[in-house]
Amino acid sequence: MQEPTNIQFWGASTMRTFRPLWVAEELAVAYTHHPIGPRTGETQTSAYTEMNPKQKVPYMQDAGFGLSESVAISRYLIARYGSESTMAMPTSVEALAREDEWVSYIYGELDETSLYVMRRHGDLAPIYGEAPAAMTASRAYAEKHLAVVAEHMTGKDFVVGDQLGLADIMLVSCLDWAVHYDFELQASLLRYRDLHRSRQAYRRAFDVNYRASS
Ligand SMILES: N[C@@H](CCC(=O)N[C@@H](CS)C(=O)NCC(=O)O)C(=O)O
Repeated sequence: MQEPTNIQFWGASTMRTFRPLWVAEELAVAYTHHPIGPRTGETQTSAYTEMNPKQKVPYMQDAGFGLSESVAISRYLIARYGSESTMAMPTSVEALAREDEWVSYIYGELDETSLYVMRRHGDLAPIYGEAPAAMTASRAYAEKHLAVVAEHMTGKDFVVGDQLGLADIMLVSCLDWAVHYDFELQASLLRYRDLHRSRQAYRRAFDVNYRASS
């Protein structure tokens, strides 16, 4: 584990920006937060575009190392600043592959192809267009995969192993998003979500992420 230098995060108010903030709080690393929002024009400035040509949040800089993508930033923070006592740090090929399996599944199926599609054609319909069929299909698709996850989480506190890890950051953030979109979670997911939402690090990150929008 290295001592943090000057970590800076850009981005607030979405589930994607929440993830690296939650990890940073779990690891108790200091950071500076720039709470810029998507679609406020703040990701379109030339200064921001020079740092992150994708014009998206979240974005992170750590001593000159710049990184975008909520999964990549979260994984980087854990690898660089985690320790056995803070968050799960899988080391064997199999353990890493298992974590990757769940992170990819949650990000790919719940975040990108379900919830974000609903965001595009729901809240962001003025930009991406109305698409009622896509909204209905995405909801049904999310229900199907939430059922798979609910089965997996029965009797478990963590997605993988016995310690909070990247897959939990992904799942809890997607469950929060799903609840925001009025999905009814099965009992195993309700219990699991409540368990992690009561963590102090979760609460601190939540306050930081949503402070600007409350
Ligand atoms: N795959 C990216 C998605 C990032 C993303 O789409 N962020 C949205 C906010 S949730 C954004 O910056 N949107 C602004 C835009 O598309 O102009 C991640 O997980 O970090």
